[in-house]
Amino acid sequence: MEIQPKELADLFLAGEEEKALQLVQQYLQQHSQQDLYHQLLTPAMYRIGELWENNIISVADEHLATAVCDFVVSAAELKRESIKGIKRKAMILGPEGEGHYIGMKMVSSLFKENGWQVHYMGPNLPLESAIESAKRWKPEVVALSAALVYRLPALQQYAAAFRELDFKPVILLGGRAVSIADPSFIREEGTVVVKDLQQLKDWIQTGKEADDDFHFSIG
Ligand code: B12
Repeated sequence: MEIQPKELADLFLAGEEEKALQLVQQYLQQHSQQDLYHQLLTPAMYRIGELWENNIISVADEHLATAVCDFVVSAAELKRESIKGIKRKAMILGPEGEGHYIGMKMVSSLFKENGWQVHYMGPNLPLESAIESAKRWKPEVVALSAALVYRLPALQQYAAAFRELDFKPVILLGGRAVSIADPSFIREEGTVVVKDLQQLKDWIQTGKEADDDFHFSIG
């Protein structure tokens, strides 16, 4: 039987790195990396969030689960063959104060899987530094991520600053906070709101913004 998010979440909580990796590698024999992220790892981590919110697990349990998930995401990336040729450039980061980065790593991986060159800058990057780096590297896309709703104003502030750059990168806004926000409040000219990895893949491949809703199920 195919592995379910709940089973994987249990392995994360038990710190079972090797077992989790083994099951993920089996899953990848039949599925894409995007399926792994969207159908399995994201719901597993959302389940960890629910258990944490309801005081069923401790902060230490959540940290251990995150560390195992992080390891699995990185290990799954190593499997990918590199694509040759001229690569378009994407820079991925979270604004100052943002602490969540597993989603951003998945976004980076999806860009790379589609042949892009990626600068994954991680979370909590000060605006001035982010802009200075973008001016040097001139990415075509800047992808910004926020997990907490109260981070949305910072995301908008960053987006506005990147829109001012003369090489006009496309700004993608994503993350848990974006997926639950009303898009009309955050959408601006030159900014694309992306609610999940399927929409991101569609955007990478067609350049079109989706307008459907976002949904995860926890198995
Ligand atoms: C692990 C975790 C942490 C870890 C993060 C470690 C790390 N290295 O990332 C730590 C312990 C640091 C942490 C801290 C906090 N957290 Co936290 N955290 C989580 C948890 C359990 C999992 C996060 C995760 O990895 N999710 C899995 C990833 C894959 O999902 P994702 O981020 O949504 O990304 C997906 C999409 O959104 C999308 N995506 C993401 N970014 C982007 C960007 C672009 C451009 C695109 C296109 C797509 C995209 O792609 C991903 C793939 O599906 C969540 C639960 C949850 N529902 O997510 C809570 C959660 C997000 N945290 C929460 C809270 C409250 C906090 C704290 C405020 C707690 C505190 N009091 O200190 C702090 C804030 C820290 C900060 N400064 O930001 C709440 C937020 C609730 C709310 N009201 O908004 C949650 C929902 C838990 C809960 N249920 O209460 N957290």
